[in-house]
This record gives sequence, C-alpha cells and structure tokens, in this order.
Amino acid sequence: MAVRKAKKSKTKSKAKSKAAPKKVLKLKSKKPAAKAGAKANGLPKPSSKPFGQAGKALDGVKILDFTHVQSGPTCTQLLAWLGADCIKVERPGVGDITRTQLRDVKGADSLYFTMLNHNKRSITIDSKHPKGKDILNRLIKHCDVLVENFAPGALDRMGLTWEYIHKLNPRMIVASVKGFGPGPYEDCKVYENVAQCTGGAASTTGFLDGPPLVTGAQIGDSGTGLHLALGIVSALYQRNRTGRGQRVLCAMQDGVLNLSRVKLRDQQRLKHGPLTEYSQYGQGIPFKEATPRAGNDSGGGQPGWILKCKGYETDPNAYIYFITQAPVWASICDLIGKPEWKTDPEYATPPARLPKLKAIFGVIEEWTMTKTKFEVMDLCNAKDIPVGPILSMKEIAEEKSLRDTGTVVEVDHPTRGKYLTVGNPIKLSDSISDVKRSPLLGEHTEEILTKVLGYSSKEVAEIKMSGAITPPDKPAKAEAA
Ligand code: CAO
Repeated sequence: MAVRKAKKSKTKSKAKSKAAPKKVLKLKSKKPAAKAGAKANGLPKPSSKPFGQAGKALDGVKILDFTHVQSGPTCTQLLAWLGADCIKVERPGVGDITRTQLRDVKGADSLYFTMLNHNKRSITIDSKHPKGKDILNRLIKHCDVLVENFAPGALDRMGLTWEYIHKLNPRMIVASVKGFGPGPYEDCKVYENVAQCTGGAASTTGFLDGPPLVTGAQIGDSGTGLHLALGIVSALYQRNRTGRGQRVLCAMQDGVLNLSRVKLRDQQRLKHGPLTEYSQYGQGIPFKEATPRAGNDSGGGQPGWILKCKGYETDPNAYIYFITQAPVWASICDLIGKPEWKTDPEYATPPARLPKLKAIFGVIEEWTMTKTKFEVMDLCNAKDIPVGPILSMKEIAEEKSLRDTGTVVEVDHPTRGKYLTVGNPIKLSDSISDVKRSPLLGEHTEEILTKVLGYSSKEVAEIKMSGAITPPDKPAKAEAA
C-alpha cells in the first residue's frame, strides 16, 4: 500500500512540474505578490478592528421571514444570530401557530415559539388584504431574501409567485422548505416525523426486533432549516457576482436523507455481503433486502454500544456509549480486568471480535455497572478510550461549560420571565452572536411600517383602520374608541 501511495504522489509531482513554467511566467507578469494578495478578489484591506468588533457576518442582509412552526424559523433564527435583520410576518391576531402550542405559562408565548424566534422583529399583516399586499410589496422591494415554509401552493395563493416576486425585485432570493421535492408527493403537507419516516431515518432507527423509531433530534425540521440557511448564504454569495436572486428549495425528505447518508451507503454494501459491523452479523441473523435497524450499533467502522452504569435501576439515563476503538483495545482490556484478551487470538484483532461483540460488550458492561457514567468517562478518557455519557436534558441545562460558551443561554421575556434556550451553535470568531428574546406578536409593526418602509403616521392610521394589520374580530376602530 505504502509503495503504491508513494508512486502516485511521484506521478502527481511530475505532472505539476511540467505545468509549472507557465504559472511562473504568469506570476512574473503581475505586481509583487504581497500587493496582488492585498487586492485579491476585490476584497477590502483586512480590518484593523479587534475580532468580534467588526460587526456581524450578515450585517445589512434583510430577511422577509414568512416562516412558521419549526423548520423555517430555525433557519431564519440562525441568519438573525449571524446579523441579518429578520422581519417576521405573522397573521394579525393569530401569529405563528406555535405561539400558543404546548403553552406552559398562561397568556405567554410558548417555549416552542420563543426558542425558535430569537433576534427577530414581528409585523402583523393580513397577506390576503389589498392593503396588506401593498405592504408586502414594499417589503419585497426592501428585503434581500424571502424565506417561507407554507404548505405547497400557499405562497402562490397569496399572489406571491416566483415570477411576481422576481419581477418586483430581481435581486430577491426566495427560499422555501417543503416536505417533498418535485414528484408524486410534492403537494403533501409534512411535519417532522413524516420527514423522518420518508427520508430513511425511521426505517434504520430502532432495534432489529422492534418497529421503526423516530429520533428526538429534529432532523426533519431543524435539520432542513440548517440546510436552507446554507443555501441562502450561498445564493447571497452568488448574487454578488450575478446581481440576481434565485430560488432555494430544501425538501425535508432530502434533508433527512442527507443526514441518513451512511444508511444508503450500507444499502449498497449489502450486495457484497453481510454488514459485519452490525451486531446481527455476530448473532448469525441473516440480512434481508434493505438496510436493517441497528439498535445502538455505531454507524462507523468502530463497534460501539450503550452500556448500563451504576444506578441504572432507578436513573433512566445512567448509561454510557462505549466504543471499542481498535487502537485502544489493549487499554480497554487492562481497564476492565481482561488483560488476557490482548493476546488471545479469539479477541486480539477486530475481525476476531466482530462475531462476538454482544458477549464482549456484556463483559465490559459488568465493569461499567460498577461505576457512574461520569466515573467511566474519566477513567476511559484518561486512556484515550472514546465514550459518551448519556446526558439528560436536566444535566445539559445545568452544564456550566455549555453556559460559558453561549450554547445554553438564559433569556428574559416580558410575559413569561426567564427561560433557557439553545444559543447559536455556530461560533464565528469575528461575528459574536447575542441572543435577544423573541418578539411579541406584532411588536414591531409600526416601527417597520414607518422606519423601514417609510409610511407616514397618517398612512399607518389608514392601514390600521383598513384591518390589514389588525385581527378581523378586533377592528382598529373599536380599539381606538
Ligand atoms: N395572512 C393571511 N393568511 C396567511 C398568513 C397571513 N399573514 N400567513 C399564513 N396564511 C395562510 C396561508 O396563506 C394559508 O392559507 P391557504 O391555504 O388558504 O392558502 C394558511 O394560512 C395556512 O398555511 P399553511 O397551509 O402553511 O399551514 P397549515 O397549518 O395548513 O400547514 C404545515 C402547516 C407545516 C403542515 C405546512 O405549512 C407545510 O407542509 N409546510 C411545509 C413543510 C414544513 O415546513 N413542515 C415543517 C413544519 S414543522 O414540523
């Protein structure tokens, strides 16, 4: 193997050296390298401001946020944390349906809503009202990106087709989450678990002898929101060259499948024999046509399993994920009191261990059950053995290091008081995220109408009277009286 690699690199360097003279000539014809570098790609001179004090990554980007529930709001919240001005349009009197879903504090926006809509401004507009449409037209002209995750066809039914938006503002990027891409299911409404099931996650999650399982991580909603955010930032970058907007579509099925990529890998490997790292192989259970559910087997080449720790009888999270990584096998044997396994040919090599993984993990578990999950963590990490304690949400909420990095943040809210949220998991050294509470319904309606869209106070009064920004059952006239 090593000889082959060396040969390859020799061939490469030969090819390079043949092409080299041309490049040297080109460079010579330019200005000195340092000066050319400073002007590369038309970039400004590197800022002399301290890191973190040169604004935010997406400063100046204006988002018309037409999102609701989870997938779309996750995306726009990320963009807002990165500095974009996010104007969330909500239906008068109702708002994003999650404001009232799973409510824990009477009369206050739910945690479902508050934890997905930080750093945004809220404007209420009836998008089907003629005056509401006028406001939306102004917003479309003002903003760089429209993000939506309505049911298929809903945006068109509001009159906001791609053709209409593109004509009004050719620079606008229109980004959508839908359940499915074009095809037989494109008109279907989709929620998280539908996406997990249709994207290949559920059929490959759970135990072999049980039904398919959905996972607690919101890979369909938040996962697709993440994908969409990358699509939007890329479209903004391309717009710098082309000057025009484009459509960005992320289907939740596609997003889940992207995250289940290794399972499609395994589907194809099945043609060439059993999947030896799946524990059913060691148990002599034949494989069928499709990638099976693998329980807690690790997805990669290093066998792993969840093992009981001290206290598991009463604590549902007294478990640890234990990986029998080959290079540290000897350390594992010493730690669990099985030094003889280091040299026994039945245990010494990964292929010899594969058929008896269940029994091996059983022996390791006898050891882990004598320790707490944190003791196992400390003992194993001291020997470079990869393990992961099963952390409860309570433990995560109380974890100091996550507070210190801003990954878990305490936020104050005028109607619900203090609550915990997950801050921006993407850390940029020159664009520091601060987490601001979610807006109350319509909190910024007047501010946006006057300061952003330039309506006069007389016009705002007229708009209010028209019912375009107020709930239908509470006309502005009655409110004013
Ligand atoms: N003014 C007036 N009408 C408004 C409005 C506003 N500001 N905001 C929304 N509406 C209207 C829409 O126009 C739509 O009306 P029509 O159907 O009559 O045209 C209506 O509200 C409902 O919108 P919707 O169809 O998106 O909402 P729903 O509750 O019926 O469906 C969901 C919800 C999530 C299933 C659907 O939006 C969907 O499939 N979205 C795409 C996939 C997605 O993001 N799913 C993730 C959801 S999180 O688990």
